[in-house]
Amino acid sequence: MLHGALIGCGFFAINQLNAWRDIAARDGSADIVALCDTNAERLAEVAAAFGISRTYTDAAEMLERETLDFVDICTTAPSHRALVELAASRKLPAICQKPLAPTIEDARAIVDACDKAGIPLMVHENFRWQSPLMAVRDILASGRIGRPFWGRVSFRSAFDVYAGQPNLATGKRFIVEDLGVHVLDVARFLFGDVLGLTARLARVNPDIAGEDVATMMLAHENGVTSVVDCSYATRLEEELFPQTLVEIDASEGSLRLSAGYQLTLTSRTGGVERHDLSPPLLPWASKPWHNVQESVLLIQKHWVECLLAGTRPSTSGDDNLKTFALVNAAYESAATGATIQLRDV
Ligand code: NAD
Ligand code: 89V
Repeated sequence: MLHGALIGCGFFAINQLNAWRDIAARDGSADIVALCDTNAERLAEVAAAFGISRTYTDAAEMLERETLDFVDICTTAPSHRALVELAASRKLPAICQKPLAPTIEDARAIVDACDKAGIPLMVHENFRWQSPLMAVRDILASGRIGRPFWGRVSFRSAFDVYAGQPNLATGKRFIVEDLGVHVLDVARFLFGDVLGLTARLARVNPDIAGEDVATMMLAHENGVTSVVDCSYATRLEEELFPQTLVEIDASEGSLRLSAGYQLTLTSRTGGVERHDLSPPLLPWASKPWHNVQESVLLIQKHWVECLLAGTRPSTSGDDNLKTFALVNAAYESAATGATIQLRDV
């Protein structure tokens, strides 16, 4: 069994701890043996809820005292660099939550530190691990709808994310950095790397500091043009949070992943196939978060498999730098009105 420690016992860590407990119960391949949070009260509450007795308010002390196989960092972005560098200094493989860092310079420093230490780094970029989105990618890879030439990856909602994550209301950058990073990653996952990006951003909600609407157009290396759009200012008849919808037009047909995880495949000759891709509701999950919660379990299982096999995680640091570059490009494009050409990161 791999022994891990989790740093940052806040809002989202509960999902990660539930998924670790699930993995330990399913096959015993990994478990969390120690917890760290600078907030002693929160630390005690979460430790009691998960029955983890080894707790620390200082990450360096925890890494000094515990014998670990990996560390799972679930703090917010400003602390990621120092915490990953701490893990790297002890040659301890690390998972780090998205967004990897507040700036691309810090994100590169994180990836460099892990490369120099020779340790695996996985960014907890879980959206591409949602089972409906993996099914879409499998259909594309199978060639069933031919060669894609256009796509849309869309996340539009009026869900009150600020209630659970109040820090999201205060940053100068909001939706592209926090949510767009996931949706842009899904676009890369489906259509591959990007040559150029054009973006327009808006703030509709007057009570937050950053932008809550983003529309981005991506020119992919393989010739696909995609639109990636995100909004937390969109009131719909049916609230779809946190569903990501996908539209793909291709040479032999089209694909639509619509509300309620409903997939429609239409062939060039007009044949229509429908599939229900609803994700399972895991025992510890709750709607509407269950698709995200399933993806947390799947990405953590992937990490364990990679660590045991010595293989590179799908969302390695290097891979995630390419998604991070799209986030940066979106802000730059919106500020300048220009299309940003993506260079090597
Ligand atoms: P949060 O503020 O609720 O929790 C962060 C916790 O980290 C707090 O309890 C804080 O006391 C602790 N902390 C901060 N610095 C620390 C340090 N140096 N050492 C130890 N503990 C420290 O934040 P959150 O909403 O849980 O978000 C955490 C991360 O998860 C963010 O990067 C966020 O973007 C990400 N997130 C990801 C998803 C997803 O689907 N992948 C969803 C929600 C949040
Ligand atoms: O991923 C996140 O950080 C979350 C959510 C899934 C709600 O966008 O803010």
